[in-house]
Amino acid sequence: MQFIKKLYLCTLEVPHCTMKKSLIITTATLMLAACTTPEPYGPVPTEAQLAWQRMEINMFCHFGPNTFSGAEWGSGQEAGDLFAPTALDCRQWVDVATQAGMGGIILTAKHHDGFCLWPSKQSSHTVSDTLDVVQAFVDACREHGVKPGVYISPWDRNHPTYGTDAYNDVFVNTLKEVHNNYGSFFEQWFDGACGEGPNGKKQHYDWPRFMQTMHDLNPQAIIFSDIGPGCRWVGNEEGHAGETNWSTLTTEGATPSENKPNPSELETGHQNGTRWIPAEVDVSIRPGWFWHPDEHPKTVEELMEIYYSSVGRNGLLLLNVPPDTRGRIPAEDSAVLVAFRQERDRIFATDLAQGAKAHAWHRFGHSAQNVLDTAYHTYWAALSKDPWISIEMDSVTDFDIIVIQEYIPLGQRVTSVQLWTQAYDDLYPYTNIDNPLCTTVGYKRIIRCNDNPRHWSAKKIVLHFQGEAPPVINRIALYNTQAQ
Ligand code: FUL
Repeated sequence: MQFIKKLYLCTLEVPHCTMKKSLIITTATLMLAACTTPEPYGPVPTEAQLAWQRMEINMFCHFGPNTFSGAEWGSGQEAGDLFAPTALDCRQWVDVATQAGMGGIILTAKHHDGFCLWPSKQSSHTVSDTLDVVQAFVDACREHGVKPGVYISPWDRNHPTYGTDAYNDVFVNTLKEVHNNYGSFFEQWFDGACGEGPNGKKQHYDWPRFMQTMHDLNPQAIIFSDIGPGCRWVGNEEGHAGETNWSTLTTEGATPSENKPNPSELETGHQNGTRWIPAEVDVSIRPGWFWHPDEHPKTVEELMEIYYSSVGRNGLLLLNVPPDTRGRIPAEDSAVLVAFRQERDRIFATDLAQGAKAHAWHRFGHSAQNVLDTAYHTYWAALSKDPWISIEMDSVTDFDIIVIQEYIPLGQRVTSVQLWTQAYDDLYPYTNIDNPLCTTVGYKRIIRCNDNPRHWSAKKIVLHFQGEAPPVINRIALYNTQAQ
């Protein structure tokens, strides 16, 4: 702005130069048009949703009577003293989560069997006053700066009122009890499962009331359900979001139990959806959600695949790590989690685009070079819906991963990305690579090379974006998984 003003004033001082003057005025007008911060496009995340998405990986802990019975869905008829951890240690869960790079843990405070891991006044099927697991869990989390979250299943196979209107009151009181008595939770998980079968009890959940209660209790909490509103189920329990994954979803007329989008829609979200409801990818490190003695955790390679298809496809990964009958995370699970963290740290240690030069047409103040810095709130704001950006390294560089991040506080815009590479210098032609590289980008897209050999080699790359609105990109980074 200062520059335009100076230019303009200086021209005015030149007599008989009206041509030049009007040219400068036109240029200044054009530049002013490009000067503004881009308008948000479509729905955008709340601050809490943005903070949640930036957590990237959280831990899920399924723990309860099933840990002891071997069931996945308890009947609700289990004896209360079945749940008897021999060496409960929630600090150890927090320690494992921290070492694995997870900033939040969600505990199944009540699963479908209805057993409450706190001494609830709303049920007789609970832990004793002396074994308040929820209290031990929140204390351990808060001592170590990890955010606690809570899963409270609406489906309850134990409660005598289940299947009647009175249960909705019980459930609302249960929410109030947990959220009033145990401090603030970053996420409330509403499970969508209800396996009563055709002749089973039918509960008409009062979802508007449950949601309103949560909003009143803790407006900052991210509310998970099949359809949000804070974040949505990703439509599968295998650990992947759709190749195309919009953080927007249209949910008018739907509830978490009725008229909801089908699982394949939840995998991809809705392009032009009316609400910001990003995907949470919940998957277990073991075959079951609960600990069973004859099951074992996934390998680091399997967890990396899950990481690429969840966090790398604009999702948040909620990885379930179930404590055993001692109430501790088994050593084999913690070992693989630490190795998973180390592998991510190794691969993403050196961004090969650091020190490169980025060029593109951009809005004033939001230049292409911003994609190379690590600050979250700086970005390249493109001028058109199908812009190009070039990134030129000092020398020919081998890489096999491209990470792209859209600046989602201004909405999700990108619909496709193509890659062109140029070897050596400008005398070499560009090669169009394996295109399109991806469709949606969103918060984070990790693109891996599928070519043979499995790496790209270039001094300069050009990414050609297409978007519903001019893309706003805050990060582009290049990595080489084979680097030592
Ligand atoms: C499902 C439940 O039925 C499973 O037991 C588990 O809690 C999983 C996370 O969600 O809907």
